[in-house]
Amino acid sequence: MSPTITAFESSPDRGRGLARDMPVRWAFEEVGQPYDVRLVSFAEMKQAAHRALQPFGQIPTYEEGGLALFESGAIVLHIAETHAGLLPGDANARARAIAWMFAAKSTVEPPIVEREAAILFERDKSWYDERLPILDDRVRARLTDLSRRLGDANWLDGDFSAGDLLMINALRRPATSEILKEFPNLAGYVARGETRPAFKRAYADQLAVFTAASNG
Ligand SMILES: N[C@@H](CCC(=O)N[C@@H](CS)C(=O)NCC(=O)O)C(=O)O
Repeated sequence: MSPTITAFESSPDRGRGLARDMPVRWAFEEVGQPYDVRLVSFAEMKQAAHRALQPFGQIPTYEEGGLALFESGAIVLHIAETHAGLLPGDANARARAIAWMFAAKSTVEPPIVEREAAILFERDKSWYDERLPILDDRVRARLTDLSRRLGDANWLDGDFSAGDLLMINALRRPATSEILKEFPNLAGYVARGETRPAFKRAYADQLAVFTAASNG
């Protein structure tokens, strides 16, 4: 039986692949694992049945057999550990790829999400104009270090891995797009990820959900 994930019934990103079902879809596509999607409304996400799967009332979730998981990073790690293609075979290289997964989720993504939240929700605050450059610089600091490490390599550590998948996913957030232009090697890195056939299939599938919801 295929695993089932949850995704927004109607995504606020209008099908741009920014919701966190996207990295999970992408990981499934990279390893060739078919999956089912259960669409949930905002109201359903906050109900007890969904919170039993996702304590914070969010998407995505993952269910397969007796296993229920939440947190996109944990789900991608599970997919990568149970299928070939997203983590290297060599034990040390595998540990390093997992370190990049954590770096994406806990070092790079947080300042990007914080800046995004300020742009979306704090524009009307008296301190917004003063705070935004501070948030810009926090993102810039992370991207400076990441850019230096990536150099002219295609991927962060050898072959494409789940670490790249989560890192590219973090860098794709629109709050980064202006700052990303200052780092051509990172912009190229994101573009390389987006041209992978697995990314394109995942993107098309989440866009189809938005398109169907808009036409319905
Ligand atoms: N750390 C979580 C974040 C999940 C998350 O933020 N989900 C968003 C969609 S991208 C959501 O469900 N937002 C609705 C809400 O929080 O009410 C993960 O990576 O899975």
